Amino acid sequence: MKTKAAVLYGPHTEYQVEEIELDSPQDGEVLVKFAASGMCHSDEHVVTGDMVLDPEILELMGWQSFPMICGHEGSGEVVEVGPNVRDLAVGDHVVTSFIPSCGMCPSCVTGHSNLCDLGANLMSGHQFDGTTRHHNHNGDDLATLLCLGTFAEHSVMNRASLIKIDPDIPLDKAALVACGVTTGWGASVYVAEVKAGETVVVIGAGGVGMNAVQGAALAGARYVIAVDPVEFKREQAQVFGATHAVASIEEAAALLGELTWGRNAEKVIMTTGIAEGDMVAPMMSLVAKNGRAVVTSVANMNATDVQLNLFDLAMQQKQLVGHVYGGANPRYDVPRLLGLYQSGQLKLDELITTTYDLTEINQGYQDMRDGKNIRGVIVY
Ligand code: CXF
Ligand code: ZN
Repeated sequence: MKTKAAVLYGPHTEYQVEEIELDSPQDGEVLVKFAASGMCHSDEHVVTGDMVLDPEILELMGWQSFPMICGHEGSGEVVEVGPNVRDLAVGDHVVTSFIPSCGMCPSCVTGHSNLCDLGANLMSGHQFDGTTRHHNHNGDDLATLLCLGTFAEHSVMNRASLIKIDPDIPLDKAALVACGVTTGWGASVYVAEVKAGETVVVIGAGGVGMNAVQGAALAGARYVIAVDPVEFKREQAQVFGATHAVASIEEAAALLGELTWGRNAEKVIMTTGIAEGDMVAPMMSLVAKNGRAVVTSVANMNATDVQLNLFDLAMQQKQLVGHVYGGANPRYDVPRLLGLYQSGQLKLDELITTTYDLTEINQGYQDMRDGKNIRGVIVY
């Protein structure tokens, strides 16, 4: 079939919105008609080249980065199922899971399906059988980011990358739970393990950070301090439960001195658009004795330098932990978070700053770079 997609032909280029050819779903695969796709900052890491594999590795593995259809925060409706898909049917409402889950590997069976072994395939840009279903007008194969490709009206992906949801939930809101909401909320609730009465600092109040703020507030934190240089984001953070919002880590340090009598924050969560090694020492300086710092942001894949005072880390018994997908089990947590939305305890509507048509995708990402959006969403 023919469909429309935003194709990225290389890093540091604009998306080209064009008609593509999409093959039928094969064994274990599903054809989805997308209703919406969030514009997450992680897609931008492909554009900047921060999340692109080295060409030598790509060649060695027989993988492909470009041309690529990005997008990993999608929601939609099942249009066709391939052979051996028995638990999804035409008409089901689904959201994408940017890490598939097989349900059988050691990670899945121990309750860490965000670390499923199928993740090993994700940078291939291909279906799990090593081939592609997407092709451009020249007949070239198109890779899909994280084996999803939600910046398209339709896509084919493995059943393991889809989560069935309640059809009553508006699909534009549901899309956000595919990545940003689950990642941010899980960063607070599962990874930081925020407890009632704690002080939490969230560095970076974008589409992920805002959900770390609402997760911390829902978990009962006494103070939730959002840090962001953009005034609009600081204002919005208070809508999601921040008790304070400041423009810099220095201001957060001064505020913590007053609020906690110098004890600092039990939990500090980094949710900036990109993680850089020189942010770690300032982040750790906000952490209380026996406290925990959580790295949520995605860094350049090849960056290895970090500044960290190891004496302070050990002597003040601080923890520095990373995670992916909020440490959540997407197949369990996505419906759970949507349930919290239905009962009015989780804000999703307020996360969407602007909606775009697929043809406006480049404008949408420019708005993100300009700090105008908490989340921009493509509505198909
Ligand atoms: C990212 C994690 C790295 C791969 C892309 C998705 N998480 C959230 O955007
Ligand atoms: Zn994302």
